[in-house]
This record gives sequence, C-alpha cells and structure tokens, in this order.
Amino acid sequence: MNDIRLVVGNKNYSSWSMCPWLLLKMFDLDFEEIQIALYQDNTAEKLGPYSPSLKVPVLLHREVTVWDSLAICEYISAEILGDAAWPRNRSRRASARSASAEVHSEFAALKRDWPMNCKSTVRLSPSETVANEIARIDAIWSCSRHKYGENGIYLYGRFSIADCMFAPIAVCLNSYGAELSEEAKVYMHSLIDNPFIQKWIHLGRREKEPLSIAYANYG
Ligand SMILES: N[C@@H](CCC(=O)N[C@@H](CS)C(=O)NCC(=O)O)C(=O)O
Repeated sequence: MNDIRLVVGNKNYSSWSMCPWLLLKMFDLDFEEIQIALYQDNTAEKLGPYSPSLKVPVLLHREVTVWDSLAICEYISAEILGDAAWPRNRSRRASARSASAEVHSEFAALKRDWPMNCKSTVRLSPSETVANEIARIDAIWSCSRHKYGENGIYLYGRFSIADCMFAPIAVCLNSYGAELSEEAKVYMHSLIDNPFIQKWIHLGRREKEPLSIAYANYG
C-alpha cells in the first residue's frame, strides 16, 4: 500500500479535492488516489471508513488521517515536503497563508452560485454579491502578483499552496466568463494552462455521474 493516499470526489465538481491533489502532483509525490462518487445513495457508506467529516478530500499518511483541504496542504508541506509548499520569506508566507485562509472562509456566494463544473459551457452574469467577491479575488491576484510574483508565473512567483487553493476558483471564473483585470486574467490563465489542472479538467469532463440537484442549474 502506498504511504500517501488521497481520497477525492468527482473531478467534475469536487473543487476542494482539487487543492491537495494539485499539490501532490506539482511536487511529484507518489500517491494512491481513491475516488468516491459524491451525492450517490452509497456515498456516506463509502466515505465512512476514510472521512470523519463524511466529506472529501481526506489524506491518509501512514497512521495519520487529515481532512479538510487546507489542513491537508499544510500537513503535506510540513510533514512531507520540509515546508517547501509555502514561500520562504516571512511576509510572502504570511500573505500566502492569509490568501489561502480567505479562500477557505470567504466567497460564499461564488461557491454557491458559480460552483465548479468542468463540463459547463454556460456564461453567467454575476449577482452584485458575486461580482464583489470576484473583485476581491481580482485584487488578491493582482496585488500578490505585483508585489511578490517576480520569480515565476504563480501568485508568489514559485508555486505554493495559495495556487492550490485558488485553482478551483480559476476554473470557475474561466468557465463562467468572469470579467477580470489584465493582471488577474494572466494569472488565471497560468493556472488553467497548468498541465495537471488541464488533466483534472479533462478527467472531470469524462465523468459520467449525474450532477446533483445542487448543481443542476449549471448542467
Ligand atoms: N472545508 C472542506 C469542505 C469539504 C467539502 O465540502 N467537500 C465536498 C466536495 S467538494 C463534499 O465532500 N461534499 C459531500 C457532501 O457534502 O455530502 C475542505 O476544504 O475540504
């Protein structure tokens, strides 16, 4: 059995699963992926043995279980990568941590109204609340790129956990056609063009499970 196992949901719409999956891929860590289809009659039964929250993602590393996307990314960085998944510099690191936590705790309207759906081809007009959230994301992206991005194409130059946390948001903003500043658009495309994100989208589009009622509006 592989030392590192990651339990994920459907690639088509499990946005949180994408974050640690991308981190493991970007740092070339060998892991076993256990995929469980969400929103099926037997989903809870299948998740039960792995996930205390009955949600995905979950990381199983030797005897350790970690659930929740950001905690998993933190764990991988600290325990497996020798801290390499955060910027080294203290102020960059503080900014990257704050932005990652903000993805986790904010943007409720965007997550509800513009859920990730790799198959979607519809364009959406944002409500005022969603537009305000997109403007905040644009500001984080533009400001971080401007202030910290000189050494690469990612938010803090070198790839970090912050990019993992924003990856599903980039997929949503790209597929639903969000209006962004030039600087934010360039960063969004750096994520969308990432070969692992391309792979995730490609695999998501091939999945056959029906969309849940929650996502039916966007099917
Ligand atoms: N805060 C959690 C959220 C996890 C979450 O909501 N996962 C969704 C899939 S993206 C899930 O498992 N949903 C199943 C359900 O709600 O029954 C994280 O960041 O991992």
